[in-house]
Amino acid sequence: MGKERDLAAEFREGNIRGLARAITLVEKRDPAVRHLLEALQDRVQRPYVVGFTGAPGTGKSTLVDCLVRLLRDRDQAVAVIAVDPNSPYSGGAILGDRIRMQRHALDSKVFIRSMGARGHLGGLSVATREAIRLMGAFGFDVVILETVGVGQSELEVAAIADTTVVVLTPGLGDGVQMIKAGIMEIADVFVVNKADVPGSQKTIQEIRSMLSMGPRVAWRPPIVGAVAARNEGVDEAWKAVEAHRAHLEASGEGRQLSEARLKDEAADLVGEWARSEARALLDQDAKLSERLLHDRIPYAAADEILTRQRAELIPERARSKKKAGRIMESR
Ligand SMILES: Nc1nc2c(ncn2[C@@H]2O[C@H](COP(=O)(O)OP(=O)(O)O)[C@@H](O)[C@H]2O)c(=O)[nH]1
Ligand SMILES: [Mg+2]
Repeated sequence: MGKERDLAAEFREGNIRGLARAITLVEKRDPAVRHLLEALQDRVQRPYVVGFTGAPGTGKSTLVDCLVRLLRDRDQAVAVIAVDPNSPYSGGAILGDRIRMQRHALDSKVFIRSMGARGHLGGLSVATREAIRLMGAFGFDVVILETVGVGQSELEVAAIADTTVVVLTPGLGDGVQMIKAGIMEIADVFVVNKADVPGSQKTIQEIRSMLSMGPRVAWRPPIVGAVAARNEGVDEAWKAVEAHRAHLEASGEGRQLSEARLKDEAADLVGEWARSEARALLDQDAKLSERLLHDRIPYAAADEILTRQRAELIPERARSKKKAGRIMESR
């Protein structure tokens, strides 16, 4: 128990090393995270979360670096998470990005971290959400998520972010790629980066016409041209993000989203717990598993497990409390 109390104190003192260590605990799925967050409950407030996604090489890191500078000029504390579902590594930025970000190394209001999935399905979302919560409790105003732009990471990041920025570059075939990846649906803002190379106007036109073919929606994603390498269009890109944030607030959509997210998280925790309990029961109870194998369909066994879990949880308040305490631990 001492560990999380010390960490909580470090958070209150603003010691950034405490945050770094807490995120390492998140990645290890250490149950101490739960106790830490409970100790910091009065400080928990969700930072504004902006996701950047797009194919590798489109200039996301370059753009994010510019935005970090812009936000620091406005005295906002900003944290960056590089989300890499393929990487088992964590605890530091990818080499190139680390060099790029070195200019912020002495700034205590900038925090950069990469997170890997560690081969855990859905694990990255859980870990990222917990890391964001810790960053908010520490006092960060804005959290930027950058995906490596492959696999499922786009969709995962879009589900976590308040505003999702899709970064594209001029070039043939982008349109086809976007439709395939379902990226049109997740974009709240489009940035067409590398506007210094030919064809950016055409790409902007393509996106515009694709958007006009889609259903009428309350928010039409702005399309911003940028040259991140020269720090051009960065202000406009951030303005578009802020416009989307204002839309979320004015429409009430933002509150709905954050409520839905919390409900999903609570349900996920219960689901994870129930699943591991069920699996353990099936392994322990020979009669139950025999019956399942005999049935060759899982429904009756599932019914029985649910009935047993309910019988265990509902009648005894005291026990159910103890059970609830195990939810995080059993993840
Ligand atoms: N011509 C041009 N190159 C850029 C621009 N922005 C970034 N780059 C370059 O594109 C490459 C990939 O950039 P990076 O930010 O690492 O892309 P990421 O993989 O999306 O994070 C680097 O060599 C950058 O210097 C731009 O606006 N114009
Ligand atoms: Mg990058």
